[in-house]
Amino acid sequence: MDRVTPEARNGVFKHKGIYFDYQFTSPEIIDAIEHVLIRDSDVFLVTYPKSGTVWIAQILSLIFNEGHRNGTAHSENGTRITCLEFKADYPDFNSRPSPHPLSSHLPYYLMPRDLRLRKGKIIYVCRNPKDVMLSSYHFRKLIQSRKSTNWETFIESFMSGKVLYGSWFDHVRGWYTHREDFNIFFVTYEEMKKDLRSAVLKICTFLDVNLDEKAVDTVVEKATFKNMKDDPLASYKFIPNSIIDQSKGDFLRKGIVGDWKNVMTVAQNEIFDKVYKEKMGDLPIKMLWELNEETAS
Ligand code: PPS
Repeated sequence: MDRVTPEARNGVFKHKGIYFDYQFTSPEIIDAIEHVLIRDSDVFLVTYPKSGTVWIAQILSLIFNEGHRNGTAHSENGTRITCLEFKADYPDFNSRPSPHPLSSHLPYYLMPRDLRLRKGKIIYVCRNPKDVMLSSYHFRKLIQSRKSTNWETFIESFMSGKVLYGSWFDHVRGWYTHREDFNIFFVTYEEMKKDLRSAVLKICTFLDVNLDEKAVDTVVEKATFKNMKDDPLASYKFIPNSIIDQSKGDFLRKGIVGDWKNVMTVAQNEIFDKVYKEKMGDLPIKMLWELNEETAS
């Protein structure tokens, strides 16, 4: 294993090219994931961190449990959707219920091998990296195990991939360019903000789930930013203070597209655009960098 001394001191380890936090996972767990057996009914939610994981987790949970009328109305998000690589969530995978959606932030090459046989279904959520970077910066301040850093330094770390789960550019590029290997549906945070109902319907179609109009309305209503923020079971308020200090800020912080414009300087933005063009310019991914929030979900 490739451990990096300064990071290891900060509770972080590097394994197979990616940085992880010891608090949440271990090299043994990451290695075991490759061998997890996948069933056709498995559903995975894959994201680079801060791309809308909790949002889609809420939507999947509502879809599979028909608006929570199925005995899960009182369990929180993290129990309804289990994270593949988290220590606390690491179950006996082979006896897990099905369908039971699982989430993951892993790059494509660390996922269970069976998925490459196009077994199971993957929903991959992509968010514009400037907002991801800002959201990650704020979130880092809440994580008890991480040292705080300033915005300027964080931008450099983010752009060079020296952050948990590695480079955003590599993550999105890897999943996108290997999409034919998997049974995968791509959706963006921004299109969900633009038209949540259409996104929910597309997800239902991909999952082969037939919901009536009223059930779709329930999913959409319970997945708006405001309603999730007001619901302690959906807003991650249950995470213990020993892990996240929520007195310093909320997990559901702003939930908008284009917040980066309030923080990045012109010079920082120009450098970011240059790097983005170099690393992603050849891909046909259309990134939405801003949105009129009055028309958003
Ligand atoms: S994590 O830690 O990786 O699981 O975080 P993740 O859930 O991927 O991302 C957190 C950001 O998603 C925003 N969010 C939402 N936006 C819009 N609508 C809804 N319903 C919603 N739920 C979560 C959350 O606010 C974080 O973004 P920022 O920009 O920090 O507000």
